[in-house]
Amino acid sequence: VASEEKKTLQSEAPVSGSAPPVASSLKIKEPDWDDNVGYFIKKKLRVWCRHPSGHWELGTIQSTLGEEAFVSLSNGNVMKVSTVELLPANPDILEGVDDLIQLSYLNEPSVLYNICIRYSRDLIYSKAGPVLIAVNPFKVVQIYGNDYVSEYKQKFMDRPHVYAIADTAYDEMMRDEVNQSIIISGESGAGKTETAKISMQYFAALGGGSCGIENEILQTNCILEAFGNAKTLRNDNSSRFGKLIEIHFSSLGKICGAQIQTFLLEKSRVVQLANGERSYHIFYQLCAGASSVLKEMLNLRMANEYKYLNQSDCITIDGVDDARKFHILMKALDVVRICKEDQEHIFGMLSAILWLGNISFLVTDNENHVDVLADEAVTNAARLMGCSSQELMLALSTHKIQAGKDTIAKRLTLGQAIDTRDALAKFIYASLFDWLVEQVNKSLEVGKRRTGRSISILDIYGFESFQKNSFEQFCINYANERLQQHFNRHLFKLEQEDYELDGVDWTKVDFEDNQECLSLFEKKPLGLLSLLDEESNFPKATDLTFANKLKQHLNSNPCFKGDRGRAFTIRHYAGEVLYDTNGFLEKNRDPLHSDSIQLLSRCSCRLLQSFASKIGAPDSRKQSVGTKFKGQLFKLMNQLENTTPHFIRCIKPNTKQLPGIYEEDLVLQQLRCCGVLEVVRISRSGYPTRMTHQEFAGRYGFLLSEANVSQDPLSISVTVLQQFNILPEMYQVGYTKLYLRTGQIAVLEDRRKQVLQGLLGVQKFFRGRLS
Ligand code: AD9
Ligand code: MG
Repeated sequence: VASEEKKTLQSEAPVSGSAPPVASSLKIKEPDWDDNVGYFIKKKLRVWCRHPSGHWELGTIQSTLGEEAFVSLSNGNVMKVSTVELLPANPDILEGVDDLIQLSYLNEPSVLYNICIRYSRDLIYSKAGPVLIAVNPFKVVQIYGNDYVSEYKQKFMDRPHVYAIADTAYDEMMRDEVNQSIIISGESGAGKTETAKISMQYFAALGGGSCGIENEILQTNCILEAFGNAKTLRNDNSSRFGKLIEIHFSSLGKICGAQIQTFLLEKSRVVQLANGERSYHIFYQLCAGASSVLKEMLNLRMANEYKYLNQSDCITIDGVDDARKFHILMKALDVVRICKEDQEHIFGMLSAILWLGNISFLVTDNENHVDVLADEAVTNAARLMGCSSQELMLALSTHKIQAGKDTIAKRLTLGQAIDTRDALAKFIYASLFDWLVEQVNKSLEVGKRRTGRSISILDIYGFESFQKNSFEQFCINYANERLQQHFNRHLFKLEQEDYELDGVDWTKVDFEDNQECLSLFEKKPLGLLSLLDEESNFPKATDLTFANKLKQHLNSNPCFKGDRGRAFTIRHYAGEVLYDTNGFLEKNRDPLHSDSIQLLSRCSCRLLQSFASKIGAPDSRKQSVGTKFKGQLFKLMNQLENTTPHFIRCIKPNTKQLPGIYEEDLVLQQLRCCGVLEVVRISRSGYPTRMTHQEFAGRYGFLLSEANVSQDPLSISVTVLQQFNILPEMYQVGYTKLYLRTGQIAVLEDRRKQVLQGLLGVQKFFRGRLS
C-alpha cells in the first residue's frame, strides 16, 4: 500500500516549472481585436500566432478563409492557423518599452516579448505600473555603484532600477514621515536576496558609503548568508530563512540604526540533505578556512569526514572559495562587534554539531535498544559542549521517565536515539542562529528607534511547488498567501476604494482575492493549522490520521482537496500544490526531550546554558512550529500595514542559473503567479496620475490665458483641462482629486515647461537691457 501511495503522489504532483492552472480572469481581453483582423491585414500589422507547440511567433496576416488565417512569419514561412490562435502584436516603436503599461496590446506574448527584448539588451529591470520587475541576469551587469546611485539620487536617470524604487521610498519617507517597505518576492533563485542587497547598498551610499553604521548594515548580509544560506538544486546561495531588515533614518535622512527579524529557519538541513545540496555554508567555510590553531582547538577535520556534510555527495560549489569566504566572515563578525571569545564559542558550537552527527549507535538486544559507540565523536562533541562523555552518552541512549516517586531510565531504540541526537543538533544550530541575529541587532541598534523614518526590506522565500511538498513548503506557501493578500489589498482594493471615496465613476475591476485560502489555513477550530496542532497533541495520532482529519473537516472548502492516503491539495493563488503529510506532526511538534534540555543546562558552555534556559523556562509553554510561524506572520503583516509598500517581483529566466537564456514558459508562469499581468491591466484601465485640485491648480493654473474668474481650485483645474483639450475620457474629477490617465500629465508638463522657458527668456531679455 505504501508504495502504491508513493506512486500516485509522484505521478500527480505538480512539477515546478509547469504552468499552474490560472484563473481565466488573468487573461487580458483585447476588446477591439475581433473586429480589427481586417485592419491588421490591410495595414500589414504584426500579429502573434501560436504554434501547435504552444510557442508564440511574430508574423503578418496574408489572408483569411473563414476561421483560418495564413500568416507569413519572419523566417519566410507561411503558417495556417485558426484565427483564435492570433493576437495583436505591438508596433515596432513600442518594442522594449520601460513600462508594460505603455504597450498598446497587453496580451501574454506581448508582455513576454517585451521583457525578453529588454533582457537581451541587459535591461533587466522593467516596470509594470507601480511594480518593478527584475529579471535575474546571472552575470555581472554594469549598472550599480556610486555613479549610478548619484544619477538616480539626482533624478538624472529614469530607467527602471532597484535604485529608483529605493530612491522613491526614501523621498516618500522624508516627505511624508511615513515608514516605507520594499517587498521583494519571487521563486527560489530569482534574485530576491541580491535585490535586497542592492537596495541596502543604495541607502548605505546615501550616507557616504563604506564606514560606520552603513558598513555594519552591509556586513550583516555576509554573516546571515553564511549561517542561513545553503546550496540547493535551485540556487547555489539559497536563503533558508525569511528576513526583514528595518533601516532607521535620522531627521536629516542619515542611517542611524537597523533591526533584523528572521523567520522560520529550515532546521532539518543541519541533519539531512538531499543529494547534490549542501548544509549551511558556514560549516564548509569553517572546515576550509580555519587556521591550524583553531582547527586543533576545535578538533576540526575536513568537511568530507563529517556525516552531516558528506551524505549528499556535494562538498564544494563551483566558483566558490569557502576558505576565502571564511576570512571575510571573520572580518564581518569583528565589524558587528562580536568579540573573539564569542566567535570561538560559535565555532566550537558548530564543531560540536558536526561531531554529534558522527556519533553512532550499537544495537544491543533484539528489541533494537542501543548503546552509544564510545569513540572520538562522543569525546569531541562532549568536550566542545562542556559536558562529560558519560552524560552525553546517557542523554542520547535513554530517556528518564517518572514511575510513581522513582525516575527510571528507559532505553531508546535505534530510531529514537538517532532522532534524539539529530533534535539536539538542530536545536543547537537554530538557537545559535537566533543568538547571532540578537547580537547583530544589539550592534545595529544605535539610536533610539524612531517611527516615521524607517525603510524595511523584506526578503522572504517565494512560493514553492515541487514534486514532493512537505511541511516546509506548507509554511512557505502559507507565508506567500499572506504576502499576496497584502499585495492585492494594496494595489487593487485601496485603489478602488480611493476612487469610490472620491466619488469617481469607476467600473469595478475584479481581482482574485485569496481570503478563502487564508481562512483555510487560519480558521479556528477547523482550519489547517488548528487541526494540525490538535493532532500534534494527540499521542496516538499519525500523519495518516491527520490527513484523514483534514479530509473529514475541510473537504467542503473550495481551496482544499483531499487526495489518496496521506496526501492533500491546496489551491493556492499561484496554483495547486499537492502536499504529503509525511513528517508533518513531528516537524510541527519539533520536540526536544527534557533530558536533552537538562544536559544542555549542565554544560559548562555559557551559550548552551542560555539556549537551554530559554526553552526550559517554566513559563515558556512550547508553541508548535506552525502556530509560532502564524504569530510571526501576523506581526510582520501588522508592521507592513503601517508602511507605504513598494513591490519588486523577481523573475528567474531559466532553471540553469546561466546568463542569456530566456525560457518563455518559466517566465510566463512566474508573471501569472505574482499577479503582474493583473496589475498592468488595472493600472491601465485606471487613472494612475492623481493630484488634489489645489496641487493641480497651483501647478498649472498660471497657464490659463485669461484671468480666471473663480479662485476655486476645482474650477481652475477643470478650465485648465478644457483649455488644453484634454479629452473627457482621459480624466475624472473627484471631490478632492483629479484623476488622469497614463500620459496625460506629460502633455501639461510639456506646455508648462515651454511657458516657463518663455518667461525665463523674457526675464533675461529685460535683465540684459537693464544692465
Ligand atoms: V532563494 O529563494 O533565497 O533560493 P533568491 O534569493 O531569490 O533565491 P538570489 O538573490 O540568491 O536568489 O540570486 C541567485 C543568484 O542569481 C545569485 O547568487 C547571483 O549569482 C544571481 N543574481 C541575482 N540577481 C543578480 C543581479 N542583479 N546581478 C547579478 C544576480 N547576478
Ligand atoms: Mg535568497
